[in-house]
Amino acid sequence: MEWWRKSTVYQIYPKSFNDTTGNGVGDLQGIIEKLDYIKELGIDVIWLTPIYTSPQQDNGYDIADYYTIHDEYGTMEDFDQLLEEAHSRGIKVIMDLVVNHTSTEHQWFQSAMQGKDAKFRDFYIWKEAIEEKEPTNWQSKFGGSAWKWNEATQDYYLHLFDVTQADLNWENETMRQHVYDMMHFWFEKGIDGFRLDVINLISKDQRFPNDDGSVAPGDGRKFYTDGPRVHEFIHEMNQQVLSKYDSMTVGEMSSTTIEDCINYSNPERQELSMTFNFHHLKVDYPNGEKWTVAEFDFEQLKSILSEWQVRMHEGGGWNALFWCNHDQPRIVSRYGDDKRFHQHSAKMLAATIHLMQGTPYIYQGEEFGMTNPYFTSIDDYRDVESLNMYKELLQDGKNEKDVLEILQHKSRDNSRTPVQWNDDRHAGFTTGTPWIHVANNYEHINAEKALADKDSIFYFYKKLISLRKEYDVITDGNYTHLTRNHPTVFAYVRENEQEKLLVISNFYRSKSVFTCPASMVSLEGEQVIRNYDGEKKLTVSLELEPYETIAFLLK
Ligand code: TEU
Repeated sequence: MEWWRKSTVYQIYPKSFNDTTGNGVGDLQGIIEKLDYIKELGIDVIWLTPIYTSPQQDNGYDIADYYTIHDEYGTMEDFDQLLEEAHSRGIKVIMDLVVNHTSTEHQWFQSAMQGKDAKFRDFYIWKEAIEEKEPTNWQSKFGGSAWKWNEATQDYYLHLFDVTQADLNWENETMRQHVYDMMHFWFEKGIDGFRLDVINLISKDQRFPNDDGSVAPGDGRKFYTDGPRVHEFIHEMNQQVLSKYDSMTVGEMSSTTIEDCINYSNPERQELSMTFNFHHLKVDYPNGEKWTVAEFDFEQLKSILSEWQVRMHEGGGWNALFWCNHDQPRIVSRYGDDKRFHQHSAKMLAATIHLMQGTPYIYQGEEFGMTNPYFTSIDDYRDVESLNMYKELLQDGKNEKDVLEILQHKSRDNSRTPVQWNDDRHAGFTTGTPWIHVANNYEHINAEKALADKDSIFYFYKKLISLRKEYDVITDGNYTHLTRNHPTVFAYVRENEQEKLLVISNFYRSKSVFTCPASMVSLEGEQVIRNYDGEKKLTVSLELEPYETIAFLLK
């Protein structure tokens, strides 16, 4: 079995992780300093979000040079040291590969924008105006048109994200070879794999049609999501690069389908190791609308997670399991209760996702229950998407108070505040002024406190990570959902030839009852993890405390 099927990955957003220079921005030496902490948690792999040279319009997802380290983060020597120190502790390192687009400051784009005969012109996607307007009505994911006029060439370039993130033209074979060469460069250094940013958006429908607005006005997604040649390109990347190394790869799949994710991750297809999808994180977007405050739809959450578990298993695909990343609000503030049941709900959410089939990802600070910061002023925000949306929502006629409340729940900056290491000034993140404010609760919620308390969220995650190593059923068992239509409880059972694992979680702050099938009760389960003190016996009518989670091994 490939090593990554039993691994747990820890995601590091370097900018907010740990600053050793006092400039208010995290750095590579800061990561090295915390490797023992990461090791203590039981982590097998770290994923670094982009650390390459970048103007930082989108915190590094706008790359200007794939071969150098962004100077605020350190040098290539620091990176080599990080790699060596991680490996010496048995921790693997994966990098972020952002090849749907580059920064407009990348030398390819700087050349391409000069004229129609420029050397790298065809590395990007250029289209003439139609009736003096944009070539299609597609919207950028960060707001506004996805096309930007370029004076020198008298045409438009495509940018699905910020205007400074120009989409690469994957139809161009030379461009693809440049990407593969760059991947070899990092593998030759010794990295262990890549997380591939929005990799299912690289193949655009070459007809470039207008969107009829059936999903949302000018949506455009159907013309570039899981596009016509995407599997061919990824297979080519696999054959030319990935298959040459003992690597793991995780593709970030935007608005994707289960069928596509099976194809991306089934080993027979020789594409990627596993996929992230986001459907379970859109159950608090009523009618697909992210920019509104809403309760999450519990029934939908259970059915989405369950369907992905069952069908990926049947189709031989592999899921990346996660609640949090640098684009998502903190899960304990979202599907949990970050005030009255902070510890219990954080642990409940952890167990629910970690005992599923797939490779779990923990986002920095999640392991001790970091929350959204609840910023009260637009001046506190840094994220390009949040700042654009603030303007758009005000233009749409919303009042400022409501818009700020929406950002408190939906902004990507909710997960980008500095890691709360201790109760010192700025939570021990920096001796200078942090690039974004620390959340106010750092005196109560911090890593040092968690490490000192054997009952903390940190040790609960540690236990989950070790259970995955101990019980094969977590890795290879099939999955059956047991609580369709239960208003408050999510329970499922995992099963292989030797063992069964029953996982039961109360997602609400009231007590609940789970009715257990008699056939399971008679197996006299052994409790393997619980987020309340004491041993519980499995009974037909199992009473659950607020946000209780409990798992039983049945023989
Ligand atoms: O994100 C892709 C993506 O589509 C989102 O998760 C996005 O942040 C969300 O739709 C906005 O509402 C990836 C990176 O994770 C993100 O940080 C980058 O900004 C984006 O790609 C562009 O590289």
